[in-house]
Amino acid sequence: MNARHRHGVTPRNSLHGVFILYSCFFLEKDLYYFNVFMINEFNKIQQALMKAESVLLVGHPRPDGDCLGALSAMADYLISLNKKYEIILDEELPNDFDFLAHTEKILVGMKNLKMEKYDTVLVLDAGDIKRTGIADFLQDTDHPLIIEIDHHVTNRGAGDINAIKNISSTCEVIYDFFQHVNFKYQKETATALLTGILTDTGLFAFANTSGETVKKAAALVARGADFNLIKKRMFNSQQLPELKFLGKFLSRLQFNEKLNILFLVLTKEDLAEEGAETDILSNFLQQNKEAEITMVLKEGDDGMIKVSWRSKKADVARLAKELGGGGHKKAAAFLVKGKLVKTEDGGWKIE
Ligand SMILES: [Mn+2]
Repeated sequence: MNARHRHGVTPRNSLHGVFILYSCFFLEKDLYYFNVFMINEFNKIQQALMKAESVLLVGHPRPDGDCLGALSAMADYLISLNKKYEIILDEELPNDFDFLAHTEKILVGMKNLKMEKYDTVLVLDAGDIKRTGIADFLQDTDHPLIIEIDHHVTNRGAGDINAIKNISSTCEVIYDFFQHVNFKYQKETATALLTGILTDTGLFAFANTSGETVKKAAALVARGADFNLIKKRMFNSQQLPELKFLGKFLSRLQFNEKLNILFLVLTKEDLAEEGAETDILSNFLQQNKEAEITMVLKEGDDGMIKVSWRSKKADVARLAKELGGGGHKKAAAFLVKGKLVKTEDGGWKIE
C-alpha cells in the first residue's frame, strides 16, 4: 500500500481539487490571453496590413485627440511597412491638433472618396462604422478588407477583423498592438499615442484610467512623447469666448434629486453663440459631487437632439445602446428626434 492509499479518499479529493484549480487557472489564462491581449486579432491585423497595397484610414466626425492620435500613429506604422495610405475625415479637423504628424495630409469630405482605390480600410475609434461616413461607399464597391480598432464597449465590430478592447482609448489599444508586433516607433508616434490616452482619460482624471493606462503613458514618455506639448495644446488652450460660454451655461444647470441627474439643456440658439464648445462643459460637469449621472441635451440643426450621459458608476452604455446610441460604460450618447421646448414651470420637454 503506498502513501496515497493509506490516507484513504482524502488525498484523492484534494488532488482532484488541485486539478480543478489548475484547469481553471489555465482556462482563465487562455481566455485572458485571447480576449484581453487579442493575440489573434493583432496577428490578423499585422498580416492584413503587410499584404495590403493601398490603405484608407478613417476616423469619426468631430475628431478628437484619440481619433487623430490613432490615425497619426497607424499612418506611421504603415510608413514603416512601406505602404501607400490616405487619411479621410468627414469634417475639417480642429487646429489644436496640427502638432500631430500627418494631419496636414488628411483629406476632408467624403464626397471625394474613391473607395476602389483601396484594398484595405482601417477604421479607428469610430464606435460604429456608420458614424464614419464610409458605410455608403461599401455597398456599391468590391468590399475592401475592413479592420476596426476601437475601445467603445457598444461597438459590435462590423469589420472583417475587429480589435475592440474595453480600455481607456483607441490609442491604448494601438499601443498594445505595437507592443505585439514589436514596432520600434519614434517620438512622434509616441506623442500621437499619448495624445489619445490623455484626451480620453481627461489627463488621467476619468474612471477609464487603469494602472496599465498610466504605465503605458509613462512608457510613451520614456520613448520621447512630449507630455508638455500635448498638455499645452489640448488642455491649456481654452479661448476666452469658450470660457465665457462655459460660465454663462453653468449657471443654467438643473438638478433632479429624485433621479440623481444633473442636466443642462442647450438649444440651437445657445449652440450658435460664440465660444459654444460643449465638450468642455460636459467634462466640467463631471467634477460635480452630488449627481450620479450628468446629462447634456443638445439640439441640432437637423431636427435631432443629442443626449449625452456621463456617470460615476451606472452603466449608461447599455441604456444608450437600447435607444439606438452607444459609447462607454460611463460615457454614452444617443439621438432623439424633436425640438426642445421650455415648459411653464421652467423645465424642458421634447416635442
Ligand atoms: Mn476614443
